Amino acid sequence: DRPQEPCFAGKGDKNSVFKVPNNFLADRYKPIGVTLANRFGGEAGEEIEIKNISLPKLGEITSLGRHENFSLFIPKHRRLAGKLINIFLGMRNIDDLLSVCVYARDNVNPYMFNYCLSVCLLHREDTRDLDVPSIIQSFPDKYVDSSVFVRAREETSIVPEDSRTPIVIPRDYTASDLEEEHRVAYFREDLGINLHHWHWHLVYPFEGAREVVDKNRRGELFYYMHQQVVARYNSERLCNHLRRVERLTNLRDPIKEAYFPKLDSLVSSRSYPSRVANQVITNINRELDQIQVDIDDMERWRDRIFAAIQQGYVQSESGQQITLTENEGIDILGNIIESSILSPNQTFYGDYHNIGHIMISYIHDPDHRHLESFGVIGDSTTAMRDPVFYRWHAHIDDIFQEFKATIPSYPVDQLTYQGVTVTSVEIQSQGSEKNRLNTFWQQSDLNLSRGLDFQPRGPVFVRFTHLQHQDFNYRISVNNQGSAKMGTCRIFLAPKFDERGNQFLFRDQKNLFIELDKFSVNLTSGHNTIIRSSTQSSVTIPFNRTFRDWDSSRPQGGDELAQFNFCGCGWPQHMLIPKGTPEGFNCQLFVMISNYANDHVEQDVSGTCNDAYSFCGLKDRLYPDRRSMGYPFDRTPRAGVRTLQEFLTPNMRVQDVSIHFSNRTVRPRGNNNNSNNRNQ
Ligand code: CUO
Repeated sequence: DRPQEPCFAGKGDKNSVFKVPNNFLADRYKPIGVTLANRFGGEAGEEIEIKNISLPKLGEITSLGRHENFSLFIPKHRRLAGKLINIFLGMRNIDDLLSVCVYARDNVNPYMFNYCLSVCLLHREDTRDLDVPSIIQSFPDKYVDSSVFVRAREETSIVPEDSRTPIVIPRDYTASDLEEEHRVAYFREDLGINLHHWHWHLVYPFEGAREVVDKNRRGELFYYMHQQVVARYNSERLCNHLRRVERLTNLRDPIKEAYFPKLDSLVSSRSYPSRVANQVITNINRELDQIQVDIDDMERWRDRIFAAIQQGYVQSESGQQITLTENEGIDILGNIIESSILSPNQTFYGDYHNIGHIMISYIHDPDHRHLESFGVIGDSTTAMRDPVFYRWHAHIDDIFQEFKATIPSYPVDQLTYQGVTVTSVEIQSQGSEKNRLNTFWQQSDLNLSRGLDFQPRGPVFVRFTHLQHQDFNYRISVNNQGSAKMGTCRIFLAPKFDERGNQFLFRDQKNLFIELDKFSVNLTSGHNTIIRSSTQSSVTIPFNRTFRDWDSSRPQGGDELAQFNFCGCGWPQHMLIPKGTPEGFNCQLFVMISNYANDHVEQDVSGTCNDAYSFCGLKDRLYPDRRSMGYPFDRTPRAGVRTLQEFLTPNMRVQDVSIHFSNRTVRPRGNNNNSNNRNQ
């Protein structure tokens, strides 16, 4: 019952079948090729002829079995993936690419195939108008509770299409409230958040052909996107009366957080391993994965990275000193710490963050004696479900903050915008008093039939519950004493009080500010009012893009689809705002208008998707903000600044707001409410 959707089939509703040359088939199927052709050909709505080309040698690529799990964090796996991507990218035209894909689909590990093909489609000029299916459509088993598939099988084999009911995934299924950490499971296990993370790593791979990896400021974006994830997680924790996440600084300490993912791989028919409380990391030596690494190695890499930060430069492979400058240093460090092939010295600084994922993910079977695969944190597709992910990334972020603490603070003149004063800021939620945000639960339906191989086919919907907020507007008043000019409006939000109920000091609060939006504004001389909708956020993408839910607005191809593919990257709109509390969670909304002349990047962005550029950049363009990512909160405060108020210059303003959570569940949108027969 492994996912069998042909790689280029449209929506799965045409029953497309490939006519495949017999020599393309895996050895197991070669003797029965004709029988198979007769069997599947009879059901075909459309037959696609596959050109018989001379096939490339897959060689080592097939050494990862078809029923094993695949992770980019495992060096061997990423090396194999790099080879397959290069084969795909090297095909001269679409027909040849299709042939080699069909061949590879039947011969290589399906997860690796899906990843490599997705990278290829994103990066080849001539595949810009092909639809990259969301991984949740191909491999729903990486996202939803395994019990769903048993129920789906029952539903599809017994119930006629028009009488099927959505399979409801309960909000709480991985743990009970006995486990404190479970209070934020709705965030960790959110499908949209995990899809964003998968997509981000798809757009910013850390290994492979240099032209694929070497994207503008990718090391800095690795730092910033993950910094924001940790900041967001901390806000959620405070909303749920949990303390901020504790950094995993010592790999030798027991990990107190347990996690039982309840995911089963449909490809390997194995469960993702669980971790009980207080397990301890040990040295890894797994022959199968060709990975042998000691905690000592990790500690040496870490110490060298800290030493480089303190001395202000890193050492390249050839022994040169590369200065970690105020602006570009963070990008170099990002590539070193992650690490990516852009690291100037992987031999010396190692592969710190990636191997951290690996060591934690093999905690239950470090030498493979139990023949177990990695836990969820071992794969970017599933990593964000695990509480320890945030502990690891809080530690990684701390290293970046250590660097930021070594560079000069922003002096006042790098923060002000001459003549521009923000005079008021307000949040408007319809039907609510001002400066109030409202959150609640929402149910949504998703058709997962594409990733299932049960007969007979037809839609299988799952109904899941996620956090949602009421759309709102920002209303910002700005006084411009000079002539008409442009500015960049930057909007952030942070909790106002710490775990003890004391107001945050700026030093701590600055790392908790989550970006909500960033956009350019035209200021006329005199008074200006800016109205901006929460749905326009530069951080998020709408629900149907997150899930590639084509039902409402399927892009038609060409440029529109190319953008759409890239734009699968983006924080899910439904998670823009932290959950809040029933009594109202106190936050501070920060708005700044910065000097456009110092922010703006001169480039043609026409036809470029810019939905979620804050976390994802722009496809094939420069990152569209010249400032350091996280500006103005990325550096330590200038001397004398203790509080947020003291940090402010006239072009900034802070407004107290509160987030009110209502424990009600809104039924799914669309026509799937009672009839359950949402057809294509
Ligand atoms: Cu995204 Cu550690 O980088 O998961």
